[in-house]
Amino acid sequence: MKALVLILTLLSSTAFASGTWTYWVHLKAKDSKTRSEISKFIHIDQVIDDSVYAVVNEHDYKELKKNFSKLLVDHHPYKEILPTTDMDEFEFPSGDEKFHTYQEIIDKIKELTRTYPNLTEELTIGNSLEGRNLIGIKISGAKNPNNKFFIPGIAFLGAHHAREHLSVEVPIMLASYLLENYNKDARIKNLVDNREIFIVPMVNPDGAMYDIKGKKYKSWRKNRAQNRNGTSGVDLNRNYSFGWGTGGSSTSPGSDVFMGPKPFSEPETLAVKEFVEAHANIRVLLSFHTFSELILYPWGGKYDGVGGKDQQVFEKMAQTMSKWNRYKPQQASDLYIASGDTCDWAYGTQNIFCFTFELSPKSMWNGGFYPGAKVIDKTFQANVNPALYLIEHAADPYAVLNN
Ligand code: 0X9
Ligand code: ZN
Repeated sequence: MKALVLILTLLSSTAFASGTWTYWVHLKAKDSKTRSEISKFIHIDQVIDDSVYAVVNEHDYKELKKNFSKLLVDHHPYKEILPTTDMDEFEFPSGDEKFHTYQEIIDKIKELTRTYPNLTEELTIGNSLEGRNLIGIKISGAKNPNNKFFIPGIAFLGAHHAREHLSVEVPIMLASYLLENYNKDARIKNLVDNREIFIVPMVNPDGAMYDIKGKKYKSWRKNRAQNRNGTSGVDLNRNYSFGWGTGGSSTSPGSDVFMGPKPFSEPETLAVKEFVEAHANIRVLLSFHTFSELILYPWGGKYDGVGGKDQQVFEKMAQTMSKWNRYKPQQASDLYIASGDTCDWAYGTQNIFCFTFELSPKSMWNGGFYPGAKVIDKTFQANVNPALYLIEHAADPYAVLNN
């Protein structure tokens, strides 16, 4: 009888356990060269001294075991990702409802444009692969009827990566903050009146909504492209053209750092490219990501610095901003090489002073990609001054060298 129960239990559990697994891994990586070797296969979530840590999908776990078995210190199954159905809703898991869904971002942008018609414009920079509008908001009080004057522009982008939900909250809160304080704070009025501020809080809505579908987080990173071998997703932060495919990204579609079949193969990255190219006044760009509390600047795809005066500008800006948010300023490739990211493209082809912020938390032991709604306000507060500083210096980034 006992044996029968056991067999039935096993049968039913295998019948229902049809999910895929993520794995927690810890590898020894003594320097940035080793980290860059690893980053060709997996996304490194966190770097501490001579170790790297990540939660990886099954494909990347197999690659790690094949290629880096000697460096694997510890690894174990982490979480089963159960399939979702068409009936599942796009809602955050309970406790995290304060985070905005795609629909709530649309509602918020519409509310802001309705409340502040003279200072705002709703933007649609393109469509995602699943057909969602890539929406944003332009904030400007500049009176420029004949387009006679060049108004300095700045762009804030969120959620290239699906699971980095906090990277949506900071830019959407920034939009509200600028508008709510326009008539209360002379500095903000002055900035808004003399800049064009473009905010696109959710560059990857398909991925972000897939990540919460059925009210269950899935540690999803990429967009939702259907790849030729049946896997899903391209890493949007490996899909930009500058230095595309030259390190720290994978040609394997199942990898979390899949670069895509060609540069700008994805409608989401193409939309950012076309939008930025169409707005030649954009001098500064900030792409929000999570996590680790870092301020990163180019190059990300090679170890060389950008050199010259621009190098000094990047360093000065990053150091100044780090005094407010206490994030660590560093060149992106110091972390690990990753080619095809937003900032290498923005700086390398458009001369835009582009930063990647890795927002809170600092480590995976404080929640990693899922730190909970309690961090939203603090993270925004920590980044208000850096954001205002960038808006201010979008007029002339080189001016930071004068003081
Ligand atoms: O790997 C990325 O795309 C970014 N980190 S994240 O954890 N948000 O995925 C960092 C990109 C910065 N570029 C380089 N490290 N080269
Ligand atoms: Zn990211």
